[in-house]
Amino acid sequence: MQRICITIFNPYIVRNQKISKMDNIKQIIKPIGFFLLLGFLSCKNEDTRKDYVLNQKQMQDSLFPKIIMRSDTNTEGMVWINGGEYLMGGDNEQADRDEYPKHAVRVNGFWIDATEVTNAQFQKFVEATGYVTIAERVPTWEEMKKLLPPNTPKPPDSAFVAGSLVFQKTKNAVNLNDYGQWWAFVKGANWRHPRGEGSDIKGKENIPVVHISWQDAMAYCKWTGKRLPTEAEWEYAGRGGQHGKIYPWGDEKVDEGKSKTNSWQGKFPYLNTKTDGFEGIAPVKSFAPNGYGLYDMAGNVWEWCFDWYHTDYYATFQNKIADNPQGPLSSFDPDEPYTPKKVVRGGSFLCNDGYCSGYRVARRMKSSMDTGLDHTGFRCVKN
Ligand SMILES: [Ca+2]
Repeated sequence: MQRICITIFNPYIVRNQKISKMDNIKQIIKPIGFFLLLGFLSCKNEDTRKDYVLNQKQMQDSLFPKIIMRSDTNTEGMVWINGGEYLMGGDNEQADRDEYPKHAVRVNGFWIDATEVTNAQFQKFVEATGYVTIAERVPTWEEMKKLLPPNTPKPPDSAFVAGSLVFQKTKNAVNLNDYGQWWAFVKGANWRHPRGEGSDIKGKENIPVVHISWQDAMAYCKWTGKRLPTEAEWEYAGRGGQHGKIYPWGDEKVDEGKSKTNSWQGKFPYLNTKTDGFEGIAPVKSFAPNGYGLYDMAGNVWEWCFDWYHTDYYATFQNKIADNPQGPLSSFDPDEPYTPKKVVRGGSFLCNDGYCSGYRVARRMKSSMDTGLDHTGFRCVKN
């Protein structure tokens, strides 16, 4: 079942400063109407949680029965990562509570894409399968009312709009708790039109595809005979063979020395000095790879992982080695307890040290599986 709960992505919750969830939602999804938001809040995806017991291949077949794996799938553009053990979790004072306890993890060997999936690659998938991303779909009332309390009246037709959330630089400094000030729901925004109607991806073939939901990423993975990385695989790959380092490149601070990633320099979200050369998304391979030959494991765009997000997941591994962990059985985010979320990793072109420090290799972030934004993409892995 496809879901239409375009729930809130909050990449920048500032620790110890809570804000009203309803206030956020009202600001971000203005065009949809307040009573539809009740549906977003009650969208618990219970049937999807049951799907968890299936392996990822079975889940792909269940979600996308009409997508046939391409016949020429291979490991071109991928890097083999030998299995091994490492310590997963926070490495410095910026680490959030959900990055602890730091714990031992063993992962099996796997192939991983050297780069984030590009517009050109995603276009081939769409041309071959006719797949339509969630951001391109107009929600229907039949779908919507399954998520609403009984007898909720049908909203006006104008409330049913296809679109996605787009970053808008603010004019001045703003309250960093209020991310509704720099995220706007834009009609017509999707992977083909990243900034909405009038924008396109011509000349941007080598840029990571964005406005991709977790479900869209899973569909692409099925077509390529691949899968999404687990969170443990992602962090293991991101560390590039180093132990206990803060970033994929080591411990040098993000804005010291040579540019190492596409992030935000200056004052977020109103002043971007672009000393790394990019205000928005950069083409893949614009910065040096990590020790495993993987590009943009920090910055550029957030990357979906397979796992549910649970704030206390790491605590379940205290004093034992996590053996190829596949994520928790259910999701829990205390910031939005009614919204099941999947893990995203790696940070984006919007990250800086004054805010989310998403380029730290242990940084965990989360998003509703239906949400696409103009800084969220993915890469695939393969056994
Ligand atoms: Ca930048």
